[in-house]
Amino acid sequence: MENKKTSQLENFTIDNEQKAGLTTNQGLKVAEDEFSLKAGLRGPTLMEDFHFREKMTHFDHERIPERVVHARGTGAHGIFQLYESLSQYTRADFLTDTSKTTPVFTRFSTVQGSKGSSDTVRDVRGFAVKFYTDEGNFDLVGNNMPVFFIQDAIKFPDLVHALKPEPHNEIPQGASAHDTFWDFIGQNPESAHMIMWLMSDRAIPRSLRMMEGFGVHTFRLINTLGKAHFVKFHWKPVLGMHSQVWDEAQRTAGKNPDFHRQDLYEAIEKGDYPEWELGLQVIAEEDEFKFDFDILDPTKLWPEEEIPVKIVGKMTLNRNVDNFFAETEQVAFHPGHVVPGIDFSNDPLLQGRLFSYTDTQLSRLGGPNFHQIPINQPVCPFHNNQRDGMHQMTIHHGKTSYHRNGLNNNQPEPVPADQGGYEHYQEKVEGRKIRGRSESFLDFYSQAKLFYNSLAPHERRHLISAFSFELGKCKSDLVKNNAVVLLNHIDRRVAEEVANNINAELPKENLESKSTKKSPALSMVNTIYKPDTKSVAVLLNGQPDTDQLTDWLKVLTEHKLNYSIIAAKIGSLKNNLKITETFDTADPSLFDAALLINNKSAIQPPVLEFIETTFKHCKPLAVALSDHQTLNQSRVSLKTEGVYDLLQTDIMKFIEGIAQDRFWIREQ
Ligand code: HDE
Repeated sequence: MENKKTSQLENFTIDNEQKAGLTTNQGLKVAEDEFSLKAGLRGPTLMEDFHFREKMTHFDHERIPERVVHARGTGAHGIFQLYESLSQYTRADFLTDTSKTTPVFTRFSTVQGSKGSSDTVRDVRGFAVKFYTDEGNFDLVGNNMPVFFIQDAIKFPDLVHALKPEPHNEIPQGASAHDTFWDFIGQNPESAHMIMWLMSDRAIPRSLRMMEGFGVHTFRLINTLGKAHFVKFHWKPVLGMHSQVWDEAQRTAGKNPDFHRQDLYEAIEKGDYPEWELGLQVIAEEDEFKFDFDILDPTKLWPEEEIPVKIVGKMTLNRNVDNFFAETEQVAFHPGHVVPGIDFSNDPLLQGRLFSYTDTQLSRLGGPNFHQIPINQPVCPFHNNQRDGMHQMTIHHGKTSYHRNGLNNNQPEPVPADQGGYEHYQEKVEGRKIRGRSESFLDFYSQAKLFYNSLAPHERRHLISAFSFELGKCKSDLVKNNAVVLLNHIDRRVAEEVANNINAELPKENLESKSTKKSPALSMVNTIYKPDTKSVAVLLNGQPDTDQLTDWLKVLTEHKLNYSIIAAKIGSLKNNLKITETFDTADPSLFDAALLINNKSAIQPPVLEFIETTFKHCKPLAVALSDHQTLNQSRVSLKTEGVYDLLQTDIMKFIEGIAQDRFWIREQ
């Protein structure tokens, strides 16, 4: 998948196999790499062993600081293709010229955990996209939730200190279910809306390929005439939005901590390229004050039913990285990386981010030249009078490195706006210097309630369970009670149920938000359903009829489903079928559906556990039982929705069930 960026990166790659021999970093060929230089075979190692010193020193410095947040992540290369010109809104060339294919690099992440934490924890997911445009890099550094915890960047260090593992014992890892986080939430009611998202199923996505992305802040688009519009950016997954259930997510975290990164990696390797459509919500400048929320407030979303999302293009991730450290670890995103035609709003959270990202790269990537690291380089030319610094890779010719100069004809010279130079939008601003919050930011609860109102019954149940789980893990009564105080401002029934579950105090007075608004787009029920790229566990209990099995597997493949054949032992079957996993290595939490073929009188305990867990997680289950067998020994009933008897029902029903995803009725 060649594009401008991947060809640029090609210049920096090295292939060990093609090199003549092992050398030091100075190019010296090395005759021996297993033994250090010693004074006698049993004597001490000598200081003059430069090869040992170089190899060890380099190793000693292999690690760089992990990201202070979003440390755990994975990335891939791809392309962005615009559907139609947006010249009425912006002059950005990658958003106006449909003949252009823009290379992108996308990194997904969790927020709380360290680099080695599990993928499927309850958390916000980072969704950061670097567009390598012909006018410079544009970074859309978003999340999979459209709002944020706080309204002002100055609170970010506090939020993160509260969220991260507690400082006295560095517990818990990859989890928000602890006192300091919930203390922060209780003390900062502006987090009410975001906490509803974090306790919803959005926080436990089934796959990185099946979640939405949001730029969160309001940005500005500016067209060639200088006219501005407010805009919010959305990513809509072509496979639809799907989540795990909490028990499944916890189980996956142990069974395969790399579940999400592996899923993304393997999908790309197989050619099942993940796709998202880019959507824009646009508000004319003159309509800034027409809404019942402040469009600068990052704890508010723009309901899609009021401000429709216009789909404008598609991102396809089509190439895995060659080297995780060089690319995914060293990529440096920054919401301040913009191109002509895109500008900021005065959202006080965004304004603070514009400082933080370059600053953090200085310590993470070791100096001010991190833009020269191959993954971070623009694909268009870049030059200016900045010089020197740690890890300078460029040899600048000439003796002028200042503007204005006469000696070099004032090169490099600023470019006028009409020839592509960036010009900030000339917004009129006036006011007193003041530390404070706008009154228009003070409605913390209406949209928290809007979110809750929009959820389906099973989504509401999951949300209440999530609150109960997280607060149930807290130790402080003060923290638990304060969280219920917050919930009491959103929805009385939620507050009641959670208080009851965690044995906290329910405030006497019902202060719930009176909002009755709904936004169907906020429920994951209203998404796209397809079987494509989902995975089926094919369980063998006894010898199967391989011809029948081959036919069924063919149907699965025809519907773009993946499968693994699982039995007591790894091995081969007739028709070239391979048993690739055993009941020891496979787990129901790692599959979207199961198909059991039983030819033994009794279903073995691990097989039984497999189908019962699949059933408990509300997943589709197909069974083919030999004569007169039943599932009586299990809690699974053949009569339940989403359970298919393949000897009575066409396998297509099972495929439809896989597309439908889950059968929530089983939870009741
Ligand atoms: Fe970030 N954030 N953030 N953030 N953020 C970082 O930058 C910060 C916020 C987001 O895959 C850091 O390079 C502040 C909102 C993503 O490399 C750091 C504030 C949103 C990533 C930082 C926020 C994000 C980061 C840590 C409040 C969604 C991972 C490492 C004002 C719109 C990018 C780094 C990647 C990473 C600061 C809030 C998204 C410290 C100060 C809101 C996806 O600079």
